[in-house]
Amino acid sequence: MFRRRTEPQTDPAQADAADAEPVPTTVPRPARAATGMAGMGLRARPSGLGSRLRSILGVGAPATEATWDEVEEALIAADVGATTTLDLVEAARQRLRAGGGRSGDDVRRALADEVRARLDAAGSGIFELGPAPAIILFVGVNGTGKTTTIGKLAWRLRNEGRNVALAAADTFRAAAIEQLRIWGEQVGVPVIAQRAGADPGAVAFDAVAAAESRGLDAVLVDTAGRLQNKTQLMAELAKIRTVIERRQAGQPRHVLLVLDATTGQNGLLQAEAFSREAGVTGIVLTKLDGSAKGGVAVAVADRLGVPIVFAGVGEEIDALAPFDPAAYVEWLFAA
Ligand SMILES: Nc1nc2c(ncn2[C@@H]2O[C@H](COP(=O)(O)OP(=O)(O)O)[C@@H](O)[C@H]2O)c(=O)[nH]1
Ligand SMILES: [Mg+2]
Repeated sequence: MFRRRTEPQTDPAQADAADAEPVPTTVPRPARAATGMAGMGLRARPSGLGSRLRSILGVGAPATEATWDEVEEALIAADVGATTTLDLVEAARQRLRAGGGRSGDDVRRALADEVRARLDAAGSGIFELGPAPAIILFVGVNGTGKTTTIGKLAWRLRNEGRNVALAAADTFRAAAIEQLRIWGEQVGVPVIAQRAGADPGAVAFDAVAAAESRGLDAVLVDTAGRLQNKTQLMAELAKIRTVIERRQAGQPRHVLLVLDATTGQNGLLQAEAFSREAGVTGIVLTKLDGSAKGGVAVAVADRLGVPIVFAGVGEEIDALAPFDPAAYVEWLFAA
């Protein structure tokens, strides 16, 4: 079975090359019909923020200075981050001063509206593949769910009738290539790969060439998240990017950062580093089915203006949904 990694990571690109994970030999099969984010497990587990706000604010009583302080603490505890929290609370207070009411319910509604506005401003929930071919580069630290997300997205795209291939540019370990091959087999799509230790840029080159020669709609390119240090990781990603750009102008069309929602605020640090150095166009927030408090989505969209485009809600092949800002806000604030 796949091993779940939930321990917080202290460095956005920390190395642990010695760790050899077992190669999963099967892909978890669909557990349920794909019913969008709300139907895919989010409802089963409250985020925790909503009930905390309800106990702080009550329903009808007006918010005082002391309650606003507690609201801030609750948002920070939900991984929204200090800067975004202060900004949200200030904006919500302004909304209420401008006639939005004073009750606990009014406060919750104002906060939810402000969160929604930030997600929407970043363009969250919108992912357009664009004209064929779309080269999609997946980046992120080790264990966040890159390879799994590639498998799930390939499955989605294939079900939409798209012609898809995967590319194993995580050549760091043989097991990583094998894991992608297994996903390719389960989904029924080709996997472009070379041997372990091969130049990831060469695999990326092959990926673009295959996209052209086979007339593919999309190639999903896996990359390593576990290199000796951050500088080396970023340099490798930059090189992969350059190879793709030189081979075909306007590619990679998407650079998706895969973030494990359970790592909380460390996710924001990762997003900052990868956005700066790898030109991230969208975020896939994984493991929302786990113990994630979920607020990191708000922090990333607000601080970096990068849209959240997909949500991972389980290990199964169908446990990936387009990020749905309305369903997410409802879940985050549900008491
Ligand atoms: N519960 C849960 N587990 C996930 C999700 N996405 C990935 N995983 C698990 O996280 C672990 C690491 O995933 P993997 O794709 O190998 O990560 P990578 O190192 O970034 O390629 C595996 O055990 C996956 O099954 C998700 O949305 N929910
Ligand atoms: Mg991987």
